[in-house]
Amino acid sequence: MATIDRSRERREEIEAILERKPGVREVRDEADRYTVVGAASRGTYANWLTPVEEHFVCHRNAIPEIEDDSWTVSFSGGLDGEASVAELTERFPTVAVAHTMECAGNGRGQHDPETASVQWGFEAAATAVWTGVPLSSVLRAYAEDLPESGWLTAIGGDPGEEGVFARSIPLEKATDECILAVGVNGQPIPAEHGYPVRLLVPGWYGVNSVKWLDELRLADSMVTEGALDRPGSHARWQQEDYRIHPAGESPEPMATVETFDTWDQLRSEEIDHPYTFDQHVMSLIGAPDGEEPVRAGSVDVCGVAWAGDDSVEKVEVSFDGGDSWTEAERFGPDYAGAWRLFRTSWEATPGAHTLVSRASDDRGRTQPATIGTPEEGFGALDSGRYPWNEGGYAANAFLPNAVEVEVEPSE
Ligand SMILES: Nc1nc2c(c(=O)[nH]1)N[C@H]1C(S)=C(S)[C@@H](COP(=O)(O)O)O[C@H]1N2
Ligand SMILES: [Mo]
Repeated sequence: MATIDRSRERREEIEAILERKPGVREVRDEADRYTVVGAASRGTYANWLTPVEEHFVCHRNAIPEIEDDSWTVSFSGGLDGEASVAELTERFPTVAVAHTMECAGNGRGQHDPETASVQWGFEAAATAVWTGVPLSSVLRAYAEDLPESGWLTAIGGDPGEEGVFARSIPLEKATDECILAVGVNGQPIPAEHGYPVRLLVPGWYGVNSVKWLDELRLADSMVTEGALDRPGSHARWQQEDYRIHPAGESPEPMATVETFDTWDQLRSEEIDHPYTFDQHVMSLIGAPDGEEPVRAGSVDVCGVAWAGDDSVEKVEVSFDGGDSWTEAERFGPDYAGAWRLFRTSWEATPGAHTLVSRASDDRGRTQPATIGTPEEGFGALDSGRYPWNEGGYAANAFLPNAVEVEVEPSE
């Protein structure tokens, strides 16, 4: 049976990735539907650049088999034509963007009660430098007349049992800093990350960065069922999955939204069930990692913080589980769409301590402490809690990411 085969195929895919990438480990997928591995250790978050070996992987269907360089991207809707990867890279300038990839399901495993699917803790986040061609140049070249606004739908070349993997982003974002990526951290994109070409949407949840890009389609609206000339479901990944909704509610498809900031959508009267676009403000401590005891005295605490399209305005660290806070210093590379490093010094005393970080963005929005209950719904926001939601999306509470550190007396 097809489903059993897919399960075995997925197992083999995960085993092969684990062998190639020593810095990742498998993550529990309740429904056995995704190929997923996450950063193997907290130490990933003590560095600005994530080696590909430590970069998480997340996709639903089988990796398409690519035997030669015959892969093309086709253009449709208000766009027209087709281009091989070589044509794209020859015709358009090479650019690089730094991007913090974060799965919209990062933190799902922190929902209580548990939601279905992949039980990520905090391991589905990584920052890499992606190289490719500016999407704005490509769109200008293949559009008859590029409009000011509208939606760009990207379709993956991964064969899906239930339909195509298609995601829509607003044209404003598409022509801003997005690229069609062919390389990552100085090497060709590995198969599991989208070889030979993927869309890269800086600062937005990972699901928007469609791997194994097959088609780009311009339209007035987001993808809805029946919008594409293809078999199976077209709109599942845009209109059903990857939308934030309370228990027992099913999202209604929408043609368009005016608000792209995911947090603003949560707060919006017009949008009942937000789309996972721009990332919420988030932070993680990378060192100390809690795996080995540290010596009493002055200890360097280091981590990363990000805020999607917004910038990180403040990072605070607590050494007592969130009772008191000290402001950390931000340092290192500062690129839109990528995380910042932070550090502070801790006078560690013998015993067990709970370290946790919390970041705020430039609009004054701070990570909530905890995730609410299913009964609270979006009302949890009013008491400073992240709303428990059925898909377990976009959780950015800080307490679940705390690290327990054992401090030994100094000699
Ligand atoms: N074609 C295609 N693109 C995809 C997916 C997929 O299943 N198919 N998964 C998305 C999701 S949910 C995430 S989080 C990111 C992960 O990118 P990575 O595996 O390179 O880390 O890819 C996105 N792009
Ligand atoms: Mo994801």
